[in-house]
Amino acid sequence: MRLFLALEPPDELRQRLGELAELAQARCGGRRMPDESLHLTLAFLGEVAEERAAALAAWVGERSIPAGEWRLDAWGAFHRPGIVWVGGQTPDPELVRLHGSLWDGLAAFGVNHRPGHFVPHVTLLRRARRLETRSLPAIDLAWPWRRLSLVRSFTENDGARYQTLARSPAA
Ligand code: 2AM
Repeated sequence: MRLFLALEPPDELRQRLGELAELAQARCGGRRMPDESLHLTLAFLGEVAEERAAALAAWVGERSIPAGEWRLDAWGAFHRPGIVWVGGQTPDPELVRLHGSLWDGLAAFGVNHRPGHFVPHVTLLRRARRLETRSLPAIDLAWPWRRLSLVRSFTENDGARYQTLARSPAA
């Protein structure tokens, strides 16, 4: 099964991000991520065997992470898949630290494909036709985070669907 570790936004922020996705779609086209799918990926694990997934779920269920607050104050785009995202003007140091410590822990599960570069972002649109984000309104949102989620991704005809398999204890 395809898994990733993520932070899930608090409800109010999720709604606000959904409104931004709507607005971005009106300008840039593409497919808008449904509100319930909005997240920040900390580690994409790829295909994981079922027994290993159960061990990972237990690991996440017991692992507290330090609490933090991510400031979302920038729009961005990745060219190839036509992704329009929101994130920080610079990578948040606490998230970069968390990303590093998670990948250190994942080595024990044989997951070793740590990316060289981490750009914390929340994907709002996929396959956008226009990647011009300069005309989008300025944003300044706070994402208080304190729990990690292990999420399974299913591919369906109209895009990916996500299911949370485990959450860490609240910090
Ligand atoms: P994206 O939003 O930038 O596409 C589930 O697919 C999550 O894992 C998404 O947040 C996606 O990031 C990320 N993801 C999917 N495939 C990936 C890959 N090969 N490397 C890194 N992240 C990936």
